[in-house]
Amino acid sequence: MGVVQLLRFAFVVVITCQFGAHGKVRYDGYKVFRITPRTQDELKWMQGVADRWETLDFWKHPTKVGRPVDVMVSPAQQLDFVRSASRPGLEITTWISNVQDMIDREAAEMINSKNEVNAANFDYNKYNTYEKIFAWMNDFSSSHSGVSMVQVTTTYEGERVYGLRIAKSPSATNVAYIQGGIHAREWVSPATVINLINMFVSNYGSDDTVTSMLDNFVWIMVPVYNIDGYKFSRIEDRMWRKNRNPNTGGCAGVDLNRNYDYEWGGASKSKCAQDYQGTEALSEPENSGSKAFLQSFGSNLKLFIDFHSYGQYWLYPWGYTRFDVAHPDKDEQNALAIKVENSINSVHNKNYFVGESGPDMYPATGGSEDFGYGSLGVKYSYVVELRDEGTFGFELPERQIQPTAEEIYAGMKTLGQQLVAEYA
Ligand code: 0X9
Ligand code: ZN
Repeated sequence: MGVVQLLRFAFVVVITCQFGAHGKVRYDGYKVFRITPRTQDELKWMQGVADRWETLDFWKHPTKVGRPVDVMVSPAQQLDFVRSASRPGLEITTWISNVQDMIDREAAEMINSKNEVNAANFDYNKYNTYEKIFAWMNDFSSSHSGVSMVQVTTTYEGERVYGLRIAKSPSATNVAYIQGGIHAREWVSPATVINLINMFVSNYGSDDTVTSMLDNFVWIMVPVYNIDGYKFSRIEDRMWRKNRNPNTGGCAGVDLNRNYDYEWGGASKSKCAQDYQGTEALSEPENSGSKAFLQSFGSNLKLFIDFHSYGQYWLYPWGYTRFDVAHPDKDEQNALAIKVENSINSVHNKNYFVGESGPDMYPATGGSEDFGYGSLGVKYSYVVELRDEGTFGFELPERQIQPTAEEIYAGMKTLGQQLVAEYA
């Protein structure tokens, strides 16, 4: 090894040790407050607070009476925040008293696994680095028949976004699309998609439902959609959400789940906001490229699912408005979501709230579920919030990856049965 290589090696070791899974950005003294509005008035009040404090990080926005609002507040902002959010009767509790402690605990608990990656020793119960996930995708596709890698789009920083394409039958023309990791810090989402891929492929031929799902549809499953953000959330900032567009003059990052082209334009115009919508619809390569890719399937595209965390929701359009705007497929979207939820619930007894994303959660323009339904014309278009309901939030322990995947796998089988019955 030459001197330059040696120095480079030493540098990499130092960087890896220093910043490893802990991140450079620190959250010492940051608190997450939990506020549960008990009346319509309190809910309106909290919505007003969220509108006024646009650049605060609401881990969970105000949705409905009785459902908690989680908001992370820096030490410098805490007094002001509590003062301006307070009103008689409203209870403000501290859920996380020091976010950095939680990050450190998570890093310490993360299971160490071997460096060499192939499908045989890949650890499905871990939050893996993107490099490991990529190596796994390569290996998994080359070691399973009918599985290949397909490029879906490109990221701002030039990474190719790949999905695994599972095509067991040459005659299948219908396509089912699933993506994870659009929001960087929601680590259980990529982990769930990876586990689903493995469960689908390894149960093909032995489980009748999975076999017919894979025989009748081409499945395209993208574990990490926002690669730049995911990497950044591992190395630099555990709480990163957006992509890594530097946004000339201001904070970095566009919220990819506000940048799709259906009813784009009502989310934040502030570059520092967590829901910054970008300069125009599809301004981000992640969004524009994946639209072109998905459009190429035309009416063969029959399913669009975007996995997030946390909160346990299974939601259908419309998401852009808080009003219940009629659309012809709502009853079917709702009926299928309820069946899916029953299957999820039967595995580990976890409830997922089923509803229409805008009215039942909160309005968000340029979101994925509206893109799937409104722009791509896919009837079964869902946005899903995985575990948990607010015990660990984004920092769901790795021991919960498997049960999450198991319940979602059961839900997906119910969904798959419907797809086969309706379209095959
Ligand atoms: O706000 C989002 O993008 C999603 N929640 S998250 O906490 N994972 O960021 C939810 C989007 C669902 N759609 C609407 N509420 N309209
Ligand atoms: Zn999300």
